[in-house]
Amino acid sequence: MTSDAVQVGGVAVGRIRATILGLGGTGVNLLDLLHGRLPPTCVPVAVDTDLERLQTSACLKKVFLQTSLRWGGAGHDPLHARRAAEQAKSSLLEAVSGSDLIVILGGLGGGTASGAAPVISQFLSSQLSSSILGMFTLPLPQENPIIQDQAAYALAEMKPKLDLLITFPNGYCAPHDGSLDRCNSMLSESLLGLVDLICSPCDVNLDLADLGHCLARGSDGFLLTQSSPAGLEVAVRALLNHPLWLRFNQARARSLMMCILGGDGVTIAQAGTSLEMFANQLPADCLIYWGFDGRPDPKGLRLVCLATAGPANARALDRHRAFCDFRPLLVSNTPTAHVLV
Ligand SMILES: Nc1nc2c(ncn2[C@@H]2O[C@H](COP(=O)(O)OP(=O)(O)OP(=O)(O)O)[C@@H](O)[C@H]2O)c(=O)[nH]1
Ligand SMILES: [Mg+2]
Repeated sequence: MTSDAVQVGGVAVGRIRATILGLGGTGVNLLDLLHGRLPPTCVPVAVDTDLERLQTSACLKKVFLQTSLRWGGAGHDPLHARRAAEQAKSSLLEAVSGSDLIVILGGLGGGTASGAAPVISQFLSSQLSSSILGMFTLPLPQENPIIQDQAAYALAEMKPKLDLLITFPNGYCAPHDGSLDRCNSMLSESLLGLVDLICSPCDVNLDLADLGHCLARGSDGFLLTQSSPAGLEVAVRALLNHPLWLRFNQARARSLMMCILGGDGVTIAQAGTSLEMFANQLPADCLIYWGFDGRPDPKGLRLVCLATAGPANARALDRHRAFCDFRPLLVSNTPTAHVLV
């Protein structure tokens, strides 16, 4: 339990604490984009074999994965990063200490994230009961076959160790020009949306237990935050037509967490209609939780969508078995906090 926990009826409760471990070049780039924008309860930690990159990162917490190569780095070889991550286990454990939610973030295909992420997932999942999410970019199709193989190998190895594996193929994130800047801005906004959804209190709140129930239902994840100054309906349509949502296998969807943030002026009935547009695309037994915050927010209106697809994940299932047999959901235009009927 977290250090700012209070006793309620003899039970320690506290604010949710999250840690994001940003691995390798992609992970550290994304954390730097989020610099100064994360709530105090969410701690970014830069983790790299590349000492120069670590030194320039804005993150206050850093873990150096020291390889045996003369100038550091992993030289695109995951084996070097694996060994270095094995050596850094105690620093990594210390870095995530007290976290209820851990996100492991990176770009697969190179040496550092592809080698270190499987070791870190395995180690943390064996040591901790925290929810552990993996968020990884996949290489562009034009990158070489060795890079594709390294990414595929790391994915297969990690999947059973994580509560949810969310992949962002770089080619889908910026399908027209393949711009990594556009991918990174989409990814960092999505991650920020997830952190807001879990760590910040909303009018209709979603919490870690809701997340746990959702995670118990599926092992493949979808995450996207869509913002729109043009209003909720435009945001909903943009999300429903996003290449990542179209790629997500909706027929296999097992759970959906959706939250409207910064919904200043949005009525609860409008929120319900938006939810219904998603629910209509999902199987009847898909578990749906929704959240809503109607307070004005300088970040504007955002729609955060986290979905899982089957099969159920063994790790999350073990911890949330009681919640895996929810009855089908009925969505109405006047939703209540958890619209389970
Ligand atoms: N979205 C996104 N993808 C990136 C970025 N940089 C690299 N990539 C992709 O991620 C893969 C791995 O690159 P890096 O993250 O630099 O690799 P690394 O984990 O640091 O590994 P090494 O540098 O080889 O030790 C590349 O093949 C690209 O597909 C980035 O800033 N954003
Ligand atoms: Mg690197």
